[in-house]
Amino acid sequence: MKRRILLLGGAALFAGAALADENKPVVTIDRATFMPAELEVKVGTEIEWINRDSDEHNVTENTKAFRSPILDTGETWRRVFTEAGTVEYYCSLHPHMTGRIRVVA
Ligand SMILES: [Cu+2]
Repeated sequence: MKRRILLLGGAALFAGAALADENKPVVTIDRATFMPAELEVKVGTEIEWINRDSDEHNVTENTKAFRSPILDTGETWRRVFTEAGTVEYYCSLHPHMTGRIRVVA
């Protein structure tokens, strides 16, 4: 695992900004909804959440493996997904808000 992280780091150094841009999906939070609600990314991808709603929200993994701070309007939060698998999350302030990330090798 450690070796894979080192290799990814090296690739990022050589590829530069172009790779980072096309590999940076965004989940927008608006009207108490994560959009897109489901996203498929490759291992090592950084996802950004941005709160475009007038209410505060957060990003909480279903088993609380991670939780973002509370995001006020206009605030963002990012996380890199380093393991393949399906990640289910919700907003702990509004548990009906749910989303899913499918991380593929
Ligand atoms: Cu919320």
